Amino acid sequence: MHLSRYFLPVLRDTPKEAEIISHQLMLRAGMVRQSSAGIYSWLPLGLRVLDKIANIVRDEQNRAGAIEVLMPTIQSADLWKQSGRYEDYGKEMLRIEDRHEREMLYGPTNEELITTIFRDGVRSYRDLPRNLYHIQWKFRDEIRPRFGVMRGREFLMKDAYSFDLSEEEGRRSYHRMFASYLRIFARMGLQSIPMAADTGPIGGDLSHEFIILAETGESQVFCHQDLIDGAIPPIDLDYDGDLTPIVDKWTSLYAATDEMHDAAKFDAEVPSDKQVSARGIEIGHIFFFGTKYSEPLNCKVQGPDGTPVALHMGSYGVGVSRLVGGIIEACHDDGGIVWPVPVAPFEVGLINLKSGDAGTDGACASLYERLINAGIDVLYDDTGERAGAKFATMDLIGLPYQLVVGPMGVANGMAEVKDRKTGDKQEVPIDTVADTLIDRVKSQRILC
Ligand code: 5CA
Repeated sequence: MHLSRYFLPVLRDTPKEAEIISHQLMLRAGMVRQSSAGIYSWLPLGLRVLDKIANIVRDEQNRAGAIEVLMPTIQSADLWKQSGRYEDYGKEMLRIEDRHEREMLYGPTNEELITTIFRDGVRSYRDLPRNLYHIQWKFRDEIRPRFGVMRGREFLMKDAYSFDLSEEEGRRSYHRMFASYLRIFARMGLQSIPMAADTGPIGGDLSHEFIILAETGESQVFCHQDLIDGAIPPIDLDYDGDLTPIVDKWTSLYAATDEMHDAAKFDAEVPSDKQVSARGIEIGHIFFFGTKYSEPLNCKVQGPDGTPVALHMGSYGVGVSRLVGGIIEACHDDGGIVWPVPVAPFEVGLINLKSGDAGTDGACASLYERLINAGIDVLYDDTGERAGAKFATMDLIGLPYQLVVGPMGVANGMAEVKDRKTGDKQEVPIDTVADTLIDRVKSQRILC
């Protein structure tokens, strides 16, 4: 992409309405614009990150055996009346009436709808287990939308739903998602910690929130220090195998959110030099609630002995749009955002120090071609801005590598590569710099 043809409305000053760094940087880097309280438009740069995050979630959910579907944002109120949640959800639910005076709602989550879809599509226990997910916009009329996309009213969520014949098999499905979540977040460069959590309006008695530690997090959390660098399941994890050892290892050490915290237990189980009490951001939340929805919505299959069995279900959410803010909270410095390669909107920022100079333009054009042809995402700053402004914009938008080309370098056959994270600058021959960058970027696309 040539910057001269792109839409990147960066702001030099920090907008006053933004309280936390990720919100400030998302506005300054031209990633989002607020359209009304807690509702955002995603501009080109922000959308690229959102899509990359969604694709990592998709890739890892597919790997764990889940199957993608797409349900609508607008749902009928009738289903929610059957499950009993229409009243329970209260003012957080956006209720709509259509022209026939039918009660509709903008879905805050999809347990009811998926349960009826599954019920109507499956007859026998032989069709189990199954896990269906979608990545779709949700609406919750939060009393206090804040921190930009972190607590929005409209937000993008991945929600998966598992269906099993027995509680024991249902727990196996829960374990698959538990392991998959560790990989999803690690692939974005985040160290998440699963913590025992309250189930709120979703229900059930088994639940973990996946938390990343950050000063600006909304939750107070408590955990054992050793969880901060716990082992991530490998890419070739066998999701059909017994995943209990992975889950047991992660859950054997104390980790709880505020609502589930037991101070006496924390003190008894965790040595004082290993006690972590910090703020955290909830980037995912998984639930196992057995037959809470399958009973009232009559989601049953014929069991092996011919009698109908209500299915055991779990639901598994990832805050896809929240993650954009969460990753920035974890990955930034004074100059701006520092994207990990797998979620970077572009992987390389090519800076032409003297647009209009035939030699520099030619060198940049051929480097751009080679990188693009190798499948690298490149943003090429071919504008007439001065060098200082170009560097500041590239630092702000946080592309992992900057490739700087100027007339002097071209004359000497050299270009400069800057690593955004470390700040290291390296002179590399123009002839080999594309290959060097291709190798570096590709080696970091999958971090675990
Ligand atoms: N049905 C279940 C799981 S599929 C569910 O809705 N779970 S949830 O309420 O915990 O939401 C799942 C994830 O969505 C959360 O972990 C969080 O990362 C994200 N999320 C929830 N509310 C918001 C919000 N207001 N703004 C941005 N992200 C949110």
